[in-house]
Parts: sequence; structure tokens; C-alpha cells
Amino acid sequence: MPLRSPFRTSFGVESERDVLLIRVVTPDADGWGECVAMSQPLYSSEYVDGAADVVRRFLIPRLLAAGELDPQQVAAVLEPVKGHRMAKAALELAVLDVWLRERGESLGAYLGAVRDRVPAGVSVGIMDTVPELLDVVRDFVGQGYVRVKLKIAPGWDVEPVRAVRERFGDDLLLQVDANAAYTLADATTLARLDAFDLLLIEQPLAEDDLRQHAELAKLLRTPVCLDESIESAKDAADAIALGACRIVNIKPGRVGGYLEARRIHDLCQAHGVAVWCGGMLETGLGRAANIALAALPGFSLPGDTSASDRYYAEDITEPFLLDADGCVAVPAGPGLGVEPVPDILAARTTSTEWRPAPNK
Ligand code: SMG
Ligand code: MG
Repeated sequence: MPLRSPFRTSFGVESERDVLLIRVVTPDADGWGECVAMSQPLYSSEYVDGAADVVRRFLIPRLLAAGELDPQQVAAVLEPVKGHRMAKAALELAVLDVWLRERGESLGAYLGAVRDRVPAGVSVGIMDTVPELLDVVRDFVGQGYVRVKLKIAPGWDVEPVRAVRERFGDDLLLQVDANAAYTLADATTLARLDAFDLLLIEQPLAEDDLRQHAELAKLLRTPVCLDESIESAKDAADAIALGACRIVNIKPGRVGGYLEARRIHDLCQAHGVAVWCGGMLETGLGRAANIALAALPGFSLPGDTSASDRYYAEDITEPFLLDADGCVAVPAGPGLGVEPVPDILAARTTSTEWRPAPNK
């Protein structure tokens, strides 16, 4: 799917989104799961063709061999396969979606949502110039987004953040995301961001730098939030115990699924650690699920749960829209509550494969 404009981070530029969808078909319903792996293994070690390979060769055969199961059992069945959390999350979501549709229950209700709409933040990529950045931010603020996240990298940090804060004032909810681009040696530069009253700084250091994040957190007034470092509830527990973060970005794909995501939410809530829902440029399918998750009570900060048109001129589902308060509606229908528009899906599909269940 072509992106409306290229999205640049500290690790690369995305111009289109190659999406792996998983569809589970039963006699009574279809379920959908979206895999958030990118085309290249630059955000994390997973990438979309690798995810398709592991799903095809290792995950689906295990699931089919396990026979009848509830969605809560999927993760345990797939657990012997190491890693590949984004691939596992997509498969678990498809199973969960079909199971919920058969029961007429929404994903939000199943997960424990307490809101029917959630405030939407927007993630703004690295630009060539500060004036260009200010134009893009002005456009998003004008659309009604309640919080702005700026991607940063060495050489694109203090000046763009200062410019946005000065132009849009102290009331703008503002945060930054480094995607692991710094080291502890950059602590002095990062501490200069303290002047701009940011909600948080997301993943400043490498994913396996938990201890260094704890050191950095002592040197910054801005709260440290972890993204890439947190791949499980166990990781979240370790990070909290170490003092490596005060806030967690929960991305279901990164942690192996929506059920593990909920466990991280519960753990963080018990420890007084704020959470918010991250994004991976999802289509309407993954976006629907993220918005349902973001409606849980512990999601106290706006997520990267923007409207469909942030990335896509035409989404594959009915588009998610921003309302007058800068919120997106939590889908209320069974399962994800949205499905692909057949013609749009067909036009975007580059290949399909089917695995019949045994004895069918
Ligand atoms: O879906 O709005 C979105 C993307 C938000 O910035 C975003 N995601 O590290 O949080 C992050 C990035 C990862 C994807 S970058 C290609
Ligand atoms: Mg991030």
C-alpha cells in the first residue's frame, strides 16, 4: 500500500507498506490478523517475508496439529518457536477475531475496554528542514490531533523540538522517539530536551540497553519510555524493577499479541507505570485492534492511533476518522468490528496462499 508521504525515522524511510494479512476461515465466520513486520529488519529483526515464511512453515502447522483450541491457548502452542513475535501476534489475532465474531463479542469488550473512543496522537517523521517540519505539524494540529510525537536522531533533535515548542506553545502535548539512535555518551544532548517539557522520550538507546536506560533516566527530567526494549511482560517487569522506564509504549505485534499486550497493561497499572498504544502504520484491520486495546483503563496517554488518512489515501477497511475532539471511535461490532472492503483488498493483493485444516 502506498503511503501518502514517505515516513522517515532514525533507521530508514518507508514509502510503501507491504502488509501480511492472515485470514482464518471457519464455517461460521472469517477472522483477520495483520502482521506489523516492515519490509526490512531495521525496526527489529523481523521483516514481512520472514514473517510469511515462519507462519507458513512453522506456526500454522503447529496450530493445525493442536486441533480445536481457544485463542488463549495459541501463544502456548507457538511458544516452542523462538522469537517471531510479530508473526505470532498476527496469527493469534486472526484466531481471536474469528472466535469473537462467532460469539458476537467485540475485541474491545473482550479485552476490557472502558471507553468508546480514544484520543489520537500523530507520529511525525524526520524532515529535511525545520520549516518543512513546522508546516507538517501545523497541518496535523489543524486536523485536531491531541498529541504530536517527533521522530528524532543525532543531528535532528534539540533544534526541531525547540522550533515546534516555540511555534505551537506550551499547551501542545509533545513527545519524541529516537528509535534507539543514541548511546549513553549522548546524555548531555538528550538532557537539553528537558527544557521543552516533553511528555516522554521514547527508546533513546539500543533495545538491549536496559541498564543504560536506567542510568540515562537518572540524568534526565524527561520521563524515559521504552518501545523496542519491551518484547514481553517479563521484559516490562525487568525494566520497571531496574528503573529503566517510567512509561511503556505497548505494541501488540512487538510483544507477540494482544493477550500479552493486556498482561503488560495490567502489570504497568499495578506498578503505577503509564502506558500508551504504539503504531506500526497499520491498515484499518490492525488499527481497529489497536484502538480497542487503547480503550483499556491504563492507557492514560494518547497513542499513535491516528486516522486512516494519516498514512493511506485509501484504507482497505472503512477508514478511521478523527472526530471533533481529536478522538477515534472504538469499533463496537463483533471481533475487530471492521473487515476489508472486497474490491479494495483484491486490488491491493499481490499473492495469497491457503492452508486447509486437516480432514477438511
Ligand atoms: O502507526 O503511526 C504509526 C507509526 C508510529 O512512529 C511510529 N512507529 O517506533 O514507534 C515507533 C514507530 C515504528 C514504525 S517506524 C517505520
Ligand atoms: Mg517507537
